[in-house]
Amino acid sequence: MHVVKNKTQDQVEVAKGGLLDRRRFLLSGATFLSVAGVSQIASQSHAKDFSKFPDHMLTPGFPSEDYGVPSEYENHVKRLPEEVYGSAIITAAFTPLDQLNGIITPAGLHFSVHHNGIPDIAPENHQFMIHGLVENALKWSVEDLLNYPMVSRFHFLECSGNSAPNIISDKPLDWTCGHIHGQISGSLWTGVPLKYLLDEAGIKPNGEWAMCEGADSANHVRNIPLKKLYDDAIIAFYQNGERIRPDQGYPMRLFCPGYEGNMSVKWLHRIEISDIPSQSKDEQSLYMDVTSDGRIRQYSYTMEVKSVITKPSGKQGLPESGLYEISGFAWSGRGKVNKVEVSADGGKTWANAHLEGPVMDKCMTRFTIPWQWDGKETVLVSRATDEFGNVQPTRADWVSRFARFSHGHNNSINSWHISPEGKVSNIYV
Ligand SMILES: Nc1nc2c(c(=O)[nH]1)N[C@H]1C(S)=C(S)[C@@H](COP(=O)(O)O)O[C@H]1N2
Ligand SMILES: [Mo]
Repeated sequence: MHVVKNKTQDQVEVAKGGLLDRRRFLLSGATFLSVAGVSQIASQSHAKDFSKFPDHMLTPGFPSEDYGVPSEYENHVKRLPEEVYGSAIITAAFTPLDQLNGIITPAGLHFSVHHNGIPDIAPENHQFMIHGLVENALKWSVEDLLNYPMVSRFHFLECSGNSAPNIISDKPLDWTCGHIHGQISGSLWTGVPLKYLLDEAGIKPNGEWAMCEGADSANHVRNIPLKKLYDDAIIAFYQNGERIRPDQGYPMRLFCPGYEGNMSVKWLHRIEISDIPSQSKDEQSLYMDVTSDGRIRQYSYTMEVKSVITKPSGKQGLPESGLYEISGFAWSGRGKVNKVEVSADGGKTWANAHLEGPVMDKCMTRFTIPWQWDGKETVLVSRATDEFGNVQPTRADWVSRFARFSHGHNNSINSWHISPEGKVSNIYV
């Protein structure tokens, strides 16, 4: 493999530490190195003798399965067990972000949080009800609802506790990107806009809040302003084209774009309209943030602008100095990502990464930038800005705003340390 070890005239540095101008550079025909632990396939194909037909070209292959599964050679790509809370009650599985690419998460690798297990609900036994401050209390079967007009939208879903390890632990934990940040996933969600059903029930003039309840044994309840349900919330039935998985709320879930994951109530079966929010156990015990001046912040719904580099990232390795593509994704619960800056010198100098389109509202956006690593110790950092000018804060900034034990809504800047040996590990800058 031809390896560019020294900068050529096509490699125009756009920030210190070897960040390169992408457009000029892509014309130069240089070869990117692969991050170890990500691309085992590449090394195998180099060893192959192309003068002979391989066996799989000489005998017929297998027939298709009724429902396809990933290649057996990708068996190592799995959801990661929750390691943060150590609780038997709140169970979670994380998305292995560093093993994936693009902006869509396969359903089987979507992160999952369930406070008392995943219920087994046959659709014919499930009903959905809207009652309270309405003209007509209504009940629907799943089949009824499947016949309503639906919309499809690409959105991220992120748990408010995502990236909590980087707050809870004083010292950066040497974990993978998925273990630290894997409580976010992206899907195409398809379902019925809630406004159709709310209008059918007819909201009384003093109706302002919706108490949304799941049919699981956690009896998960969140209070959501009616305005959000009218704006862009849907009852999702499909995820990436197929019916949502039991983990994600089969047969139906609420989906509130851009809001903390817990508001997207899974196994949704009841909405009660009221004039004030009810103080449910979930509101009271879990979903409040404590600020550094000792005040309680309630109803902090929106997931703020954030980004993370997935390649290279924690526990991966750079086999030698040379050219790499840095890749990651950014998102904002307020709208679109406007800019992602990357630094290869620990945040001293920054360059704009390339945003891979389409850049969508409240959706993950992939970013990339070429990087010539000189083999010296350094720190890679990414910082996202959304369309409203909100910028990801530093960890120090973030920590100064919240009480020591408050760790929800961590959207602070993430960094990866590169050792001279090419080992990549989590670090705080
Ligand atoms: N009914 C119900 N809905 C729920 C939960 C739950 O335990 N029960 N967990 C919430 C939390 S905390 C999150 S982060 C999201 C996770 O959605 P996912 O499992 O589809 O990723 O679901 C939310 N909806
Ligand atoms: Mo969550």
